[in-house]
Amino acid sequence: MLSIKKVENGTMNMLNRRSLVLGLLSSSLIFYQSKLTFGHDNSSNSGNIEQYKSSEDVLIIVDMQNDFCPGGTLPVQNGDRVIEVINKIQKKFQYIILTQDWHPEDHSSFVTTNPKKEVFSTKKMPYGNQVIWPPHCIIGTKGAEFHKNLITNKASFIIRKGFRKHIDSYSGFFENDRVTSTGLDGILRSLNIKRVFVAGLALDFCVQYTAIDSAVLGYSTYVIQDATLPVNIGNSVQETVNNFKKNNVGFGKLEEFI
Ligand code: VGL
Ligand code: ZN
Repeated sequence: MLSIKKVENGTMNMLNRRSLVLGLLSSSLIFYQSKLTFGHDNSSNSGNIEQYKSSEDVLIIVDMQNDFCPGGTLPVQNGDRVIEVINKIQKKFQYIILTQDWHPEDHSSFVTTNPKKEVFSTKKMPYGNQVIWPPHCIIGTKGAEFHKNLITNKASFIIRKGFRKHIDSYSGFFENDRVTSTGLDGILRSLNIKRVFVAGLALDFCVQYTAIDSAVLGYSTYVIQDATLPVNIGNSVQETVNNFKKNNVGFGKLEEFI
């Protein structure tokens, strides 16, 4: 603690003045250093060069769950292949947050709840058009679990979404009615996060919505291109790339951004 002692005439003597200046200098240095955590990462292609992890960055790993991987009920082609990249990238972040799609078995978006509808068609909901999905990521099932190869023990938070029967949720920030909050923005603000990096599945749905909400909320936002893959319905991938451009979301390899 910096203490300012008063001398009789109300001004500081030279010694106190000097220690105040030194104190201020060192406290701002400590503040600066607290944003950077240093450590070795021998697996990176930069060899033994020290890596830094900024406390203003977060990695959001979207829906890296069994049902979105080969063998699941709503599989992304080769979806499990991004896990190796994601695990490697995690070493560069101090803050990691996972999102988890988490639906009741009678969720309003499921084809089983809408037997007259085709999978991947749409229906009108009070909040707009909603895609009809095969049942997936049902609360408490194997399909809702994170893929076994994903490193999950580095994450500080898990954001669950889509657990209200009548609202689907693609974004990790707001559900599809665009007003129901998951709480994620509050967490990032409390942590003083400035830059958001997004990886996971699926590029054209949950990754896209998460990244665009993040950018609109004011975070500098980047989607890590080799750490995500799409479901690919119609021209959903081209639309996603266009929307990234429109909303100033970076789309490329992590090395291009840090
Ligand atoms: C997702 C469709 C339905 C996703 C989740 O994680 O991209 N897509 N629920
Ligand atoms: Zn879902």
